[in-house]
Amino acid sequence: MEYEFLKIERIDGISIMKVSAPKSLNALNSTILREIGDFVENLDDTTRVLIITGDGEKAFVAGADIAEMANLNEEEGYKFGALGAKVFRRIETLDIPVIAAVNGFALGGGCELAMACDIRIASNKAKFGQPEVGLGITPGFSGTYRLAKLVGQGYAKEMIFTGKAIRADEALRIGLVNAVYEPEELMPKAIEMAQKMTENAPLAIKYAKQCINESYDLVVEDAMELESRNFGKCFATQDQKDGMAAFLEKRKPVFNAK
Ligand code: DAK
Repeated sequence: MEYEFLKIERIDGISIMKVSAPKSLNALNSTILREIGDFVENLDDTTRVLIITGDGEKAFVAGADIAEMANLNEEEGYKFGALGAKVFRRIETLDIPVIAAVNGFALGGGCELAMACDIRIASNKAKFGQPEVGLGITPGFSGTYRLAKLVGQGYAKEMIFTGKAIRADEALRIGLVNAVYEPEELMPKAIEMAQKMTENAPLAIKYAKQCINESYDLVVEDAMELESRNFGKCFATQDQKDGMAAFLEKRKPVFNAK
């Protein structure tokens, strides 16, 4: 499928998806949400890590498209929110790691898109915020859930109730991002991190991601059982056989399994 609002690049096993709507600072309209949904649903088997970023120097994604939302009624608002929530959940549950390289404004739906990714790194020009209450709405793409989960209820409530945008250094301090770089270093650092991940066993990463994602909502015994089951599943993979043989034989492993 040809995309109107996405630019896709490939570097070995890494796919880079750039949201590109320069007239609205990459704000998410329903076409962009559908395009992202289509892209992540149809990722090819050779993609081992996905990097999501924004096109241009100013914005990652400046939110959901306010012009499109302005005249929605309750039913349409629900459908728009549900579409975004479904697409973001698909990103969160992909079998592969997803890194958000946040290059500028990540506001509203943009902050929520970054939070649906496994890891966020940012340029020192990035700004994060959930300004929705200033528009008379709540965060709608699962921001209330994921922000509180990532930074705790206190900071989440402060950001959502005040609507204020925070700078990258503050986002780093509260744990919303893992690292902050000069703008020109951001993509090389994202690719470097992705490359490091592609050197490891893909099924083991998939099972570990599933444990981390799901254990948050489980009681401790169930979380441990899930981890034990996934740990066990690794022993049915060729990657485990070669990973351990390679260590014993003092050579590099060859990981092929998906
Ligand atoms: N939507 C549409 N257009 C946007 C936009 C957005 N979110 N953000 C920026 N633009 C457009 C501007 O209108 C402007 O267009 P022109 O005037 O040139 O035609 C162009 O991008 C450049 O923006 P500015 O001229 O404003 O640029 P500045 O550098 O002065 O300011 C800014 C940059 C990012 C601080 C400012 O543009 C801004 O405050 N933008 C809005 C940020 C915002 O409020 N984002 C959150 C959107 S609300 C739900 C579903 C989803 C959501 C909620 C509920 N359900 C259905 C339950 C999610 C909501 C949101 O994300």
